[in-house]
Amino acid sequence: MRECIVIGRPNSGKTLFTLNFAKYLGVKSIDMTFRTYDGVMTCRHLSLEDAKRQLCGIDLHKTRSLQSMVLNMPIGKSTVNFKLTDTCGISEQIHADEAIRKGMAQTIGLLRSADFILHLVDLTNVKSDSATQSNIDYEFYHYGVARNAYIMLGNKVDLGSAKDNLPRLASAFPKATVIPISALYNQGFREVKAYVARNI
Ligand SMILES: Nc1nc2c(ncn2[C@@H]2O[C@H](COP(=O)(O)OP(=O)(O)OP(=O)(O)O)[C@@H](O)[C@H]2O)c(=O)[nH]1
Ligand SMILES: [Mg+2]
Repeated sequence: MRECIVIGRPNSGKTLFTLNFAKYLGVKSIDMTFRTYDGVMTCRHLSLEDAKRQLCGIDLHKTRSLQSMVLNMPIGKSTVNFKLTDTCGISEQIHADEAIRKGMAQTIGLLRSADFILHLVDLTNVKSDSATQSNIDYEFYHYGVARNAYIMLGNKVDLGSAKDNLPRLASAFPKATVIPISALYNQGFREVKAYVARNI
């Protein structure tokens, strides 16, 4: 089964996107598989509302391990199953918490084997050094473009300051396909779905 991975900085909206995109594809409740760095797997069945309440949040590094769902995508006359995996956010600093460092390493490990990469960027937080090599978003971009199975999602477009940052994002990452989305309000999901369908 092909796997799509959702990556980005902490708090960029990865978990909310994953859950609302699953809902957009017709999921009524969530069967989530959690995979920790040391190989422990657990499964939980959650309503979408409970999943959002428990798994999303404003605190940095709410997600600390891989969280996967198997979803269906109608393609032509058939339906294709694929795995959508939310990850521990990555930042430039070496984090003081060992669990978070291991979570980040787990994200990077999966990145190499994932079939399609969805890179979320918080549009309210586009920095002037976005295109420099010291920026983790640049690292993701560079890797993703080289893999040729990658899109960048400019998230939180519903927020005031976000729209003004879209041109900045597109010019900082000129080789990326950038789709403005709102993980909160499902904006841009039709386009994301089309890209996912082409890559699973
Ligand atoms: N307004 C708005 N808020 C959003 C959007 N996407 C996410 N958020 C909010 O941003 C915060 C972080 O969202 P999460 O989905 O938990 O972010 P994450 O990238 O999974 O964060 P970590 O797990 O900590 O790495 C939450 O308070 C969300 O409600 C969006 O499109 N619009
Ligand atoms: Mg998260």
